[in-house]
Amino acid sequence: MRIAIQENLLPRGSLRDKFALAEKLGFEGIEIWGHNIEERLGEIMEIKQSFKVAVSTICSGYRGDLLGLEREERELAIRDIKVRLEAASKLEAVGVIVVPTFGKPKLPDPWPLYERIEEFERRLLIAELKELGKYADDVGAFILLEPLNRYETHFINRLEQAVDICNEVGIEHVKIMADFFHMNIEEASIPESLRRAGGYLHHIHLADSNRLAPGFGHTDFKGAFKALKEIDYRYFMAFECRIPRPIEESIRKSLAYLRSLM
Ligand code: LER
Ligand code: MN
Repeated sequence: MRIAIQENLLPRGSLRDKFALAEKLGFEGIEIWGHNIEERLGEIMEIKQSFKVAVSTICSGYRGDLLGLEREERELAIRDIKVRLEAASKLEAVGVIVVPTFGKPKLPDPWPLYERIEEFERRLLIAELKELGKYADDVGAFILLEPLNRYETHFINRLEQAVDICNEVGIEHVKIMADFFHMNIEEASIPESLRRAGGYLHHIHLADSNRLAPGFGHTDFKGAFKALKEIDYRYFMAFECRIPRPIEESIRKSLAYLRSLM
């Protein structure tokens, strides 16, 4: 298990400064935001060469919506995700975080074809992931489906729902990730849901129950890490949380706390 941090959580400065600080604080990876990746790719590749810290993942940042109302929005999401998959491959990152849709459904009531909108959305997403997954296989970077809590999306709130989609898509480079903040709201048992996700789990977002840095809330990371050990989890866990000031001191405290539980 390697620990990473999202680039925006490191105090202001150039990307090179952020890599240097991440390395100094003891992180093994940086999660890059996917916005404007086309323009930033050259710079990130160059900076990355000077450090041991790796690029763990690319966090979304694509335009469009895989479950958007208009065909153009769905096509745009597919095109943009492909660009980010290629960038992830060049950066030797695990893959690209994909949230199928935020908020409420955008598509119309599919009755009488389907009773519930989620059934229609599921069919659509599986078809899209078959195309995206083929591309992901070709470039060798993973699509990481991220379940979010019910207040952020109506679609895919728990790990088992994301695993179910992967199973149906049946393509090697379509996998899932787990975010402790969302799991704290949606899963009956965090350790049990991690165990069940098993080999499908290829990335993690770290935040405590209140979305502060781990150790500043009441999530039971000990039980969760035991489950991760049992499934032999070997990918990154990236901080995606608010960090109380003073930032560097809180990061050190949180990292020490996490490492004491590993
Ligand atoms: C949003 O709450 C979240 O967890 C992000 O990782 C979405 O990409
Ligand atoms: Mn997340």
